[in-house]
Amino acid sequence: MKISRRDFSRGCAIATTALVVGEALPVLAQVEGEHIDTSSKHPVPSIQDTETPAQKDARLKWFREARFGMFIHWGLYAIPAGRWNGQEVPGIGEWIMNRASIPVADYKALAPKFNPTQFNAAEIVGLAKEAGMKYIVITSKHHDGFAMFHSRVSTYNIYDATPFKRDPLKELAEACRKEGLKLGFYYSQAQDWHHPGGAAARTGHWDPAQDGSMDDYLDQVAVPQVKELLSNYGPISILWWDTPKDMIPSRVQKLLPLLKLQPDIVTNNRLDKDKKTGDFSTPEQKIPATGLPGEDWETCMTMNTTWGYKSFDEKWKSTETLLRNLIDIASKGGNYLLNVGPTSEGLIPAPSVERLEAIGRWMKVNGEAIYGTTASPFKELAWGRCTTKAEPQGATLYLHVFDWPRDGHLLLPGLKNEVQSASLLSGGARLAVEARDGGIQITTPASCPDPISSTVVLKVKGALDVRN
Ligand code: H79
Repeated sequence: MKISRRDFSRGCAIATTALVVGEALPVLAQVEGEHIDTSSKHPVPSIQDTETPAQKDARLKWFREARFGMFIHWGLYAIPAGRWNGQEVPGIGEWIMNRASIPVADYKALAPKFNPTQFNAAEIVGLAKEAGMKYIVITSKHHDGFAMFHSRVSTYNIYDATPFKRDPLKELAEACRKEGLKLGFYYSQAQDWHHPGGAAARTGHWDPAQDGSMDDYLDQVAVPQVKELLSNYGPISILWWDTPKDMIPSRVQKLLPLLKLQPDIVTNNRLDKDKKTGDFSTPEQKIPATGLPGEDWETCMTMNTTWGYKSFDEKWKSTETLLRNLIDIASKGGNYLLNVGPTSEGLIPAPSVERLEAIGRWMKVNGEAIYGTTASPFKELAWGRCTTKAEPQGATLYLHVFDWPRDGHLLLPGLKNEVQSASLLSGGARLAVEARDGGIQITTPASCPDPISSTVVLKVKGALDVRN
């Protein structure tokens, strides 16, 4: 496989100063005496319970506007890359330890072989930025239990257990801060197939070395590691929990209060087994047909069929599919967290790089129609999708035309507003508009500006009035 080897300077990679938050957490004590909403849906007070709706809106503002982020699945599983003992192991790459029932000691033997010297945080952040992504979420510890940061809690981490001797999360935090991207950490809080007591979903433990008390594991590994992640890397924008197996309220209570270390943090709904905590829902590998009205949400998705790198997975989605997914998601009010799986050398596979660069070229022209937009007021549009922005005196509708009209007419069914103007986003050519068939008809030029999706900007007066 071809791998990207773009040349970036690697100067001053680890110049970051750690933001260290005091040792003792003022957690529950601090909450006592504060006003606590008794209608709280959470087992223990969290940021989400103690803030006003206006404060929540302010905290989520960037997330709602961002629309597009990069997921990075990177860990020891990049070394086997889908193969164990010469056999192709089915399923997602980061699950190989589970799927092949690899004993803890055998999997652990990967660590001394992990030396991803090609890893370049500036290059990865640069690629994400070029693609138009506004944030990055990286696996700080996946189900395999291996920490991709310099943890003082367990030596089973990339700094202490490998010849690499670097902390990629620190380097990413620095690069993100430089480029103005938000950084979030994925942390597998419940499943941990390495540390005794960690959960193993679906199969249960397959090696006696995994047996132990889940509460001890949470107290001795997950809680202190999350403290490290929220204390040592500067501002962290997202905590992305996963697979809350056996995460009953008493266990949620151990982790939820730690979020106070980062009062502005946004979290997903995968901390507790009932998905009662957190700010946003997480459709995985799918886009909800009509969005999730009334909720903040983010679809996470792979570019091929695996999260963690697999050398033989060539089932890449096309740039057209990926871009139309992003537009579809924006038209339903959600975010798109699109995954890359770096190799054991630390490089993002070339097919991913190519697609991200192509998406970036489209975003440079059309990004205005994605960032900071809200969902479509139309039930269905035969030719594509719509995103909107409310303006003081009216609204802007961005019409994302997947199928450019052959008859030169684009119909917006049921739109009752008075139209101010219609134009192509690329180049700005004005288009004629007339009321027709209970809606608005726009006259479009014969040539299609972009075969994947062309944007028509429609400005209307007053609050949006669509009857469909
Ligand atoms: O981190 C990625 C996945 O590893 C994680 N969530 C995303 C973001 C995830 N964990 N579990 N799942 C997703 C769903 C469960 C999938 C499974 Fe299977 C089906 C586990 C066992 C059967 C896939 C297929 C993995 C092994 C076989």
